[in-house]
Amino acid sequence: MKTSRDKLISKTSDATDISKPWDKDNQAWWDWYVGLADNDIKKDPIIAAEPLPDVTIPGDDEVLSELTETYPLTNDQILFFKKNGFIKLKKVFSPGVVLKLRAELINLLKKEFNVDPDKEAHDRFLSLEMIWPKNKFLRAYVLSPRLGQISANLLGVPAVRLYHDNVLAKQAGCGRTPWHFDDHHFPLDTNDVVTAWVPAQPTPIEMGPLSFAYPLDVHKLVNAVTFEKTGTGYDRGVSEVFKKNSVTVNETPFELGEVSFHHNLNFHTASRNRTNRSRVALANTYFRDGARVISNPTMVSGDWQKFMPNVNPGEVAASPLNPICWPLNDKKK
Ligand SMILES: O=C(O)CCC(=O)C(=O)O
Repeated sequence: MKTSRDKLISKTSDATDISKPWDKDNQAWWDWYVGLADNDIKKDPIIAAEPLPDVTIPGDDEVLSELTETYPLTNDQILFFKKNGFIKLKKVFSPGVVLKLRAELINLLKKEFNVDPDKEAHDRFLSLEMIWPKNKFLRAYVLSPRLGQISANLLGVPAVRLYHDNVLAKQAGCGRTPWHFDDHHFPLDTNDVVTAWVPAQPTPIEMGPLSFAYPLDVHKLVNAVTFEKTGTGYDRGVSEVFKKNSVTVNETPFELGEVSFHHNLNFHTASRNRTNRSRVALANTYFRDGARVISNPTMVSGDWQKFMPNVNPGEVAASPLNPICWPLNDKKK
């Protein structure tokens, strides 16, 4: 139910006017965005996460070779993705390759935010973007031919480019990620856009794994829910419509090495992290080669110019920061 305050807000044009570009930094964008989630007032207690598995951490060459190998998909998997707008694939990476990534992501987060995301809980959703241009190790994961190939095959397109990388840490106690689809965020003129969400630890339900509403076209049910840039009305509105229509949601744990891929029209959310470990993930977005920037990006597109420098609205999105990730022989373009 909308409160009278929300009703008042949604009537004012400023609360729903998202036409202005985002004028703060990426972290400020995430702080704002998770603030739009409708969280229970009563919070379950924080529980201790299982210790991270004790696995051998591979050397850099081994990591590189794994990131380069292809991951053949079955027709059924491609059809599942087309119908439902998401798929979760097990064993995309080996446990050691994921835990090596986690250690690097934690170091990066520590440097940037001056907190150990696993030790000091600040209930925050931390984010770092565009790390790959300045970090050789992360670049291998972000431009990974394996992730590029899976993305291109799921979309059914010959070639994909990188939109951006996104290091995400949902700290202990941090609340829900609001319901959304990414079409809101990516100012691209194509729907051939997919995000590979690589959780960097086993992610049980209590940690708030990324969860997907399906089939893909459930987004049409919520077309009429107006996005509000303050308050939790949009998130609540989407939840209510989904419940009323008995929309199915896949909220299942991720085992180590499992990766999800979601289409930009797939509605997704994530529950509160009620463990004492940060839920760290690397989310890379890839899009069909040849796509253009839409003519009017909005504030929900966040820092998009940082991801495609010197590309203007209407132009082909192919800056040096949008390299081809698949196929391999086009990677130098
Ligand atoms: O990690 C999350 O909770 C949200 C991530 C997300 O929405 C995305 O990567 O598209």
